[in-house]
Parts: sequence; C-alpha cells; structure tokens
Amino acid sequence: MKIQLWREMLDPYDLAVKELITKFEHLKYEHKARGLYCPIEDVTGRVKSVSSILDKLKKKNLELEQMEQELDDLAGIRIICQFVEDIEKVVSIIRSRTDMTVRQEKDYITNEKTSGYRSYHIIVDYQVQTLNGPKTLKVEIQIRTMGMNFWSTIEHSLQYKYKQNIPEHIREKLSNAADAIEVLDREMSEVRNEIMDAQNARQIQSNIVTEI
Ligand code: 0O2
Repeated sequence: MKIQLWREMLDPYDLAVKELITKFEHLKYEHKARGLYCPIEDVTGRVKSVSSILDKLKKKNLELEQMEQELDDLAGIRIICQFVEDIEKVVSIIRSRTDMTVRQEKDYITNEKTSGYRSYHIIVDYQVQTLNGPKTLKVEIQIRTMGMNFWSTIEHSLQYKYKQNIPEHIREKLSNAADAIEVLDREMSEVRNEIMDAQNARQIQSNIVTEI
C-alpha cells in the first residue's frame, strides 16, 4: 500500500487519539480545578506504526483488507493511575460516557497473562468527523498503575530486543519482578487514603494561593 493511502487510512485514528487525549486531560483538569483527587495520573496515546500493523497481521494470519475489522488497537490510549483502586474508577468513567461505547473489556489484572502482564483493556467505539463524514472506529484504552506500566514498558523493550523470544532466565526475572510489582501495588493501596488526604490538602492550598 502506498504511503498516501496508509496516511488516509490512519488519519481518522490519529484524530481519535488526539481528541481522546484532550478529553482525558480535561478530566484531570476538572478534578484539579475542583480540588478533587484525580484517578488519572497520566494519559498518552499513539497510532500503531505501519510496521507494527504488518507484523500483527502476519502473526494473526490476516489480510490487509481485514485490518480495520480485526485489529482493535490501531488507535491506542494509555491511562496511568497511581493506585489499583483508581483503575476501577477510570473504568466506571469510561462506561458512563456518551461519546464512546464499550465493545469489550479485558481484565488482565484479575487474569494476569502468563508473561506477567497486568493491565485493564477496554475497546470502545468512538466517532470522529472527517472530510468524508462521520467515521466510527475502535480504540483500545489500556488502564494500569505506574508499577504495571513500569513492568510492561521494560518487558515490551525486551520482547523487541529478543524478537519475542526472551531467554528463559530473563523470563524468570521478569516473572519475579511482576510478582514484586503486585506486592508493591498492594502495599501502596494500604497507604492510599493517607496519600490522597495529603494530595488533596496540597491541591486545596495551591488553589487558594492561585485565587489570592
Ligand atoms: P504494541 O506494540 O504495544 O502495539 P487478541 O486479539 O486478544 O488475540 P491482541 O490483539 O494482541 O490479541 O490483544 P491483547 O492480548 O489484549 O494485547 C493488546 C496489547 O496489549 C498489546 O499490543 C500490548 O500493547 C499489550 N500487551 C498484551 N500482552 C502483553 C505482554 O505480555 N507484555 C506487554 N509488554 N504488553 C502486552 P501489541 O500489538 O502486542 O503491541
């Protein structure tokens, strides 16, 4: 497929990613402006690269024409939370929104992957307006804690380095690290209320200073 065609095909996904980042960033802003604790720590997004699309099609034994129908993550949003409990809050927010419709939820937190990967995925239908009119497309939203994100970023780099064949001794270390992060997330949850109180107090104070 020619570059121009790839661009035309992926442009609506790019728009969806940009719009959704803005919307989730705005949610952060709204919480901050009202002095409320925000379950969203950070939001990022990306359109899948052409090489990554081609790799995935090959891996799944699919034709190019099946791409939009079969690949759920051409547009991807990643929401990072401080605490595991925040993930459920973000999931509720997404379920209750009227500008996106949940198609599928994948709970890799309760059902951790054999690799040790933990994250909550929601595939939504989201509509963008293009020159050719409205287009509804799928967006994969990954929601995870900072700890889960740390682990998956490192593991993803190693998968890339070893071309999906991570040696057994490194796999074992990753598995131990995944267990350690689960413990860390649990321990951080135990101090969550105290941290939230401290952050709220700081936020209220900084709002007062700004008003003065
Ligand atoms: P990239 O490079 O991040 O885009 P399925 O349709 O369920 O058979 P699919 O579509 O791979 O399979 O869905 P799944 O398993 O829910 O994974 C989607 C994305 O989740 C992956 O996209 C990764 O971003 C992330 N992910 C899933 N499993 C792992 C894992 O074991 N380690 C890490 N680091 N990330 C994982 P891509 O296209 O694989 O990768």
